[in-house]
Parts: sequence; structure tokens; C-alpha cells
Amino acid sequence: ASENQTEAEQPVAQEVVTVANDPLVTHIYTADPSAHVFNGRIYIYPSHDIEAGIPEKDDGSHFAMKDYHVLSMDSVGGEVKDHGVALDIKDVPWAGRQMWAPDAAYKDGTYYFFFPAKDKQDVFRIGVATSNSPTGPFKAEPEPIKGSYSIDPAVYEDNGEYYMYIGGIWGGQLQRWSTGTYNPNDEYPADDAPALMPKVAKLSPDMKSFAEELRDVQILDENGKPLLAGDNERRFFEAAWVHKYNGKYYFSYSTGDTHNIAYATGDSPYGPFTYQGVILKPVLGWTNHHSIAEHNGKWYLFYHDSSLSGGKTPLRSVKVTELKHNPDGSIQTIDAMVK
Ligand code: FUB
Repeated sequence: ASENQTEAEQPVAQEVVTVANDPLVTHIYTADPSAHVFNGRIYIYPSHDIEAGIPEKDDGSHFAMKDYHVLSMDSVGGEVKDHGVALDIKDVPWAGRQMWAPDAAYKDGTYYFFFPAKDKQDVFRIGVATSNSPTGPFKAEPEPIKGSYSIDPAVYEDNGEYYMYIGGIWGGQLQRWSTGTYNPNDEYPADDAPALMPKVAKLSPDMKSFAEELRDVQILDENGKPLLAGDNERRFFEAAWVHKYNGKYYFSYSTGDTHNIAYATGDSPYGPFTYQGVILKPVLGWTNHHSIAEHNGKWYLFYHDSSLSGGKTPLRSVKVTELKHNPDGSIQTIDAMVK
């Protein structure tokens, strides 16, 4: 604030809610929780972190996960059940390594499990696997989704249509697709150019292919201009998620190297979305990744941190805390940098 500003003109500091939560499970490491409510029960589709002994690098090779488990619970605070291995990399014909943040969706009696993994050429693709149970086991399709790339699929259903959001920069390889085809070299926009945007496409009725070309999800600043690549505090990095509240679409994501879960709002699942603020401040460990779901009239933020491993970035645990929308539609910022 400048010296000439009156007290009334000075910006009001956003209220921050501090929380301390325990891991939902402690017998395995879990991360990137995608939560859904199916038949009234909460199902969480996380990554399954393992001690791979690979040194930490910007390309993320230390996240060397090989399978997925599904967790479920009757309600937040209730007993959390681990349903065991739902999909193993050895049962995915096209996958080479690194099973990263997944998501799931339900349509017409079938549960669809979406997951990113590097193919045998070390290029991230998005796979799909199906089951008649929300907990799997899931049977993988022999090939990844045609035209898919990068990481962190999030599937959002709106009026019977399913939209897949994807993207992650650095280790998630989004920067290698700026021309539409794969470029093995990392090329990033200049700091004063628009940031790399996540992508979205509607899924085909069979849920196993894109119904259209992937397009940019525009995230705009308060002046309606795309966020810039150098705006590390606000620009998209990875971990897309969409929820709808009071008729508005909320696109939330991790800002990566500044470690926030940020959100932007818009009037269509395709965007554009206007940046609004921070949902979750940095947690213990480098990554921040979340999902948002409503259950029994309350909204919840599912997230992870590295508290159980004493701060080791690739060994994380999923947690949950209540998320509150203010009457004006803004979301209260949560600080979970404790425990
Ligand atoms: O878990 C591996 C990667 O770390 C995820 O795909 C990213 O979102 C980050 O959480």
C-alpha cells in the first residue's frame, strides 16, 4: 500500500484457514487424490508412491510409480478402505514407466479409470481402463487414447458430456507439444509471452477417445489477458481439476514451482477462466495436487503432503479437509503446512 492510501482503500488481506490433518492411510504412500462420489460413497483415485531410489530431478523420474490402489470411505472422518491393486503397469501393454496422477468417471454402468504413463518411447500418454466396479480391477485398453499426451487427466461430467483436461509442464512434457507434434527438446515460452495452457477435449460416447481436437484452456488475468509464462505465482503448471458451484465452473490447478493450488472461474467447461486466487498454500514436499468434491452437503478438498515420510517429495500421503465457498463465490484459502 502506498503512503497516500487511506485505510479503507488498502487491500483486505484474504482470510487464511489453517488446518492440521492426518494422512487418510499410512500403510502405503499415496498422492494426487482424485475424489468422486459414486452411489453416495467417496472413492479416491490416488497415485501410489514408492521408494524407487531415483535421485530427484526436474524431469520427475523419481516419481517411478508402478500401480494404482483405490481408497474409499462412507464419509469424511469414517474408516478408509484400501481396495488393493486396481491396475498394474505389467497389465498395460503400451506403458513403459511412471504411472502418475489418475482420475475416474462413471457412465452407463461402467467405471472408467484414466491414467498417464510414459509409453515405451518415454513419451507421456493418457490411458483408459474399465471395470464394472468403482474399485476395479480395471482392464486397460491395448493403446493409449489416440492424440493424448502429457499428464494429469481430470474428467469432468456436465449435462451428460465428459470433458478431459490434461497437462503438466517440466516432467509432464506439455512444453514438448507446442507445435502440435512431439518435440523431444524442452522449449518454454519467454517470460513475457502467454503461459503454456492446459488442454481440454470432450470425450467420445465410448469414453475411450477424444471427440474433438484438444484445445487450450485459457486462464486470464483481471484484465482479460492470458496469464504470462513468467507469472509463476499464478500460471498453470499441472494438476487440473474442475468443479461447479452456483452455476460457475471452477478450474483449479497447481502452480508448480510456486507450489500453490490456484483457481480461476468461468461460464463454460471450456473456459476461458479468470484467475481468482489460492485455494491451498504450499504443503510439505515439492508437489501440490488436489481434487474437490461435494458430499452430504459439504465441500471437501483432497490433497497430499509429504509429512508421513518426513518431507520426502516422492513419498506423499493423501489428506482431506473441508473447503468453504464464500457468499461471493470466492474460496477460502487453506494453509495445511502443519503436521
Ligand atoms: O505424482 C506424480 C506427479 O506429481 C503428478 O502427476 C503431478 O501432478 C505431481 O503431483
